[in-house]
Amino acid sequence: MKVGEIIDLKTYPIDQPQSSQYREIVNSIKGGLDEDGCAVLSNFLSDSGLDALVSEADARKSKAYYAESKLCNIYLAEGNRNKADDHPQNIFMERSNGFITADLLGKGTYAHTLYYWKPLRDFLVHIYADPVSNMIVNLCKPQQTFNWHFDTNEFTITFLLQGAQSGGHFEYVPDLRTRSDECFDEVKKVLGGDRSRVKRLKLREGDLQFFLGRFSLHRVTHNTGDTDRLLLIQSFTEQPGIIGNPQRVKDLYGKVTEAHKDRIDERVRTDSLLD
Ligand SMILES: O=C(O)CCC(=O)C(=O)O
Ligand SMILES: [Fe+2]
Repeated sequence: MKVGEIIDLKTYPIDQPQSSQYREIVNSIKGGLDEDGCAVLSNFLSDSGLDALVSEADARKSKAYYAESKLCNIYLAEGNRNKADDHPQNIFMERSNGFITADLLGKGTYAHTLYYWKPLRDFLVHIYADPVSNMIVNLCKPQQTFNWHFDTNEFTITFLLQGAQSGGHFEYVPDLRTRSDECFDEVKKVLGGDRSRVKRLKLREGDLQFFLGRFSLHRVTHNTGDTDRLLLIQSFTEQPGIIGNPQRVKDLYGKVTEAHKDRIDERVRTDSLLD
């Protein structure tokens, strides 16, 4: 299968930047992101593209990494002894999902081909430089959940490969923090159960979702069905060279690379937000 065939290019001609359809698509995504931190292109994947990505993820499920520690704060980082017990850094929640990491989705896989496909790259700017987590499959088996958190990179696109039969909902709070403000009070309200700003996205298999996960708190609720939920995530950044915090990468994905060790003191950052 050619890379162009993974996508429904007739409906979404992202390889034709001169076309009026392309401009319409870009405008609709921009509108959604401005308004809500989120946008969806329905049925973006072709049927055969979806099947190929699902088979590829299924074949790697047994290698998914599951962390031993199952309690995480929203920064997916250590607590802070200098802050009160009810500070967001000190509120810990269950996290039981696993990840199929980027090294398991190497060259020659459909996921890799799609991520590095030039038209998609041009469409989306910079590729996140983290060699372990720039492209992953989030695996939520029955009873598993991924707690509220913020991402390291600004921007992700996700493809729901297999939805949960019940539960396993993606929930988010648009723009809960800003580039210069952690907005701890607003964060605390959400962690305390305030649902007034919480949105739940209806995603279908094959849809393409755009999401600003560095500023919008998000989670996956417990998968209450009998089958696995699989979601492919491809990450992008505003500036080139951004890489994950080594501790966080180790905790979530079970491994780091030389790149993480080399750059520990000189990580490229676009803000000073917690992660
Ligand atoms: O599975 C999802 O819907 C979201 C996963 C996620 O937020 C992440 O891996 O950072
Ligand atoms: Fe996330």
